[in-house]
Amino acid sequence: MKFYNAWYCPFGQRAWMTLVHKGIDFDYIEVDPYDETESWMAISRGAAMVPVVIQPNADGADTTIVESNRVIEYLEDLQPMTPIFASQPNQKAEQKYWMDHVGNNIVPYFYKFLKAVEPDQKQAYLREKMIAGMVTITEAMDHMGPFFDGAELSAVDIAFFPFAFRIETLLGEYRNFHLPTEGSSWQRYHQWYNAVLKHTSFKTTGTDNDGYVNRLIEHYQPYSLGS
Ligand SMILES: N[C@@H](CCC(=O)N[C@@H](CS)C(=O)NCC(=O)O)C(=O)O
Repeated sequence: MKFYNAWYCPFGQRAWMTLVHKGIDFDYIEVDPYDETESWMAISRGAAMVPVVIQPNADGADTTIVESNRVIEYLEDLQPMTPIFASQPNQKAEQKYWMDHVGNNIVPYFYKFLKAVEPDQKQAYLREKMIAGMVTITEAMDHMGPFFDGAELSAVDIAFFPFAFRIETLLGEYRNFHLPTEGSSWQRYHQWYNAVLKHTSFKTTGTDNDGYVNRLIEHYQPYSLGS
């Protein structure tokens, strides 16, 4: 399988964590997704976005998947061992609900907050919306944990954690933003955060490399300046 990614990309990290977690063999291909060459447009089916995974099939045709959550689902179908989705349809639908919640109620506010240079009402609004999204998903976590669904890593953790990590590192650096630590919801959040942070699937996505956090911070500097 070919995996097209950009090292800094949180959406790509979802696909990468899933590949690692499931022990799928893949060739990692680093690309600049913004460089819309003819070949990249063809590879990415016109999306010009990472992640992209391409799987050759027995009949010689390739299957190309774009969109990180679709990649997670495809990899689960391809390699059902070490499952990251529940087998019961109702539980699986619930997991997809929370994956969508991350995309709708956390991700956009994270980016907008990072780009909001002025410490004004708009910035405060974006920060509060992001926090509200995080509290809502935290309150839906399994009470024992440490992961969202309990003892094992699931697709919800994979969809959320790359953004939780950037909230911690980038907003800490550029917006002096630090999540509360007091109260049962925030304690549960930090229990979850520390468990996924230590999980092999996350540590094997380049984050253990020397200077990873500094390079990430540097990469996102233009965002922090509003561009
Ligand atoms: N909805 C997409 C978003 C992927 C995405 O935005 N990737 C960024 C890099 S982090 C990208 O490739 N941007 C290139 C572009 O917007 O042209 C997904 O979930 O995979």
